[in-house]
Amino acid sequence: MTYTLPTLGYEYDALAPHISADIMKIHHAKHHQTYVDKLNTALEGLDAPDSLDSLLRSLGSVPHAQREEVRNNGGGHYNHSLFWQSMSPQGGGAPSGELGAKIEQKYGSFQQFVDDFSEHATKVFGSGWVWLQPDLSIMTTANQDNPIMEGGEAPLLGLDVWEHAYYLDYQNVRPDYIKAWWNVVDWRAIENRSK
Ligand code: MN3
Repeated sequence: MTYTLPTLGYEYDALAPHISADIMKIHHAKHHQTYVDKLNTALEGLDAPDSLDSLLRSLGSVPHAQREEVRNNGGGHYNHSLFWQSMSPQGGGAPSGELGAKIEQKYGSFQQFVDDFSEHATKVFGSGWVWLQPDLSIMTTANQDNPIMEGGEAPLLGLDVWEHAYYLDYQNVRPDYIKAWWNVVDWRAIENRSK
C-alpha cells in the first residue's frame, strides 16, 4: 500500500500562539511529508503488511536492508499522525469523565500528572517522544520509535520533543514549549481513544 500525508483538522495558524503557523507548516508539510515519502520508497517491492500498525509490530520481518528506513519513517508517520489528532484550537484544560477520574486516581491530581509527564519530556536526551499509555503510565522513546514497536498498546497521547517541533518558537528552551503545549491538548479526542 501507499501511505499519504493526513490532512490536519485545523489550519496551520490555529494553535498559535502556543505553536506558531510557521512551525505547524514546516512540521506537517515538510517533516511529516518526508517521513511518508521515505516510507513509501523503503517499502517499494516489499511484501509488507497492509496496515501501519501491523508493519510497526513486525519490523523484524522487514528485510535488513530496509528495516531502519521503515522503522524511522514508519514511526515518524505513525507518531505525527497521532500528534496532529491530539491537538486542537479548543484544547487545553483537563480531561473529564472516566479518563480524568483515572488520572487523578493514579497520580493524585491532574496537575501531578502534568508535572510528571512534563518532567519526562524535559529529560528526553536528544530527539524523541513521550507517551501516555492506556494503563496511564508514562513512557519515552528515542528518535521516531513508539510503544507499539516494542509490543505495547497503542498510545493515547504523544508529545514530540524533537527540536524541529519547537525551535522556531522557543529556541533551545524545551520546557517553555512543553508548558505551552498543554494549552492545545485535545482531551476530548484522547478520551475517545481511551474507550
Ligand atoms: Mn516531529
